[in-house]
Amino acid sequence: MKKVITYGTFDLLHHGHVNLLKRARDLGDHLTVALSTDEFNALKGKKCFHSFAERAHVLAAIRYVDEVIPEENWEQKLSDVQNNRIDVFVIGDDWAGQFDFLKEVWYLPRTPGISTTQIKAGLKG
Ligand code: C2G
Repeated sequence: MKKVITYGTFDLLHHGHVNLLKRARDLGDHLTVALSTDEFNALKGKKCFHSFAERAHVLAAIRYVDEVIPEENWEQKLSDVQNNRIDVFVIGDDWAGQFDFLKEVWYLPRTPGISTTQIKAGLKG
């Protein structure tokens, strides 16, 4: 079984996220999503609208997602790949070059015209 992993915050889930998750899942037979915890987001200076539990609940309902694990720090990727016997690491190309130390890394083009930041701005009017 070819296992894929991807990382993210996935707040206010939108079609750009779903496009990424579908393409990631299509690269193997199983997709694990490492979802940033509220504590890690605070470290990143990121304020989520939805809590980790709410974001994990939504992700687990997505047909392309097989497993959700917590992302608690920047350093866990190598051990995640080893501990979960991951074959492919996937993330959007806004991260291009950042994770080349991992085997088989795919940086996928982001979906243009959509982001959680844009959604928040749009709702503010
Ligand atoms: N994404 C995308 N197209 C968009 C928006 C996001 O393809 N229009 C992708 C991002 O490139 C990322 C994933 O969707 O691969 C999740 O996006 P975010 O939740 O913004 O993730 P990020 O904050 O980049 O967290 O350790 C890595 C971090 O956890 C990544």
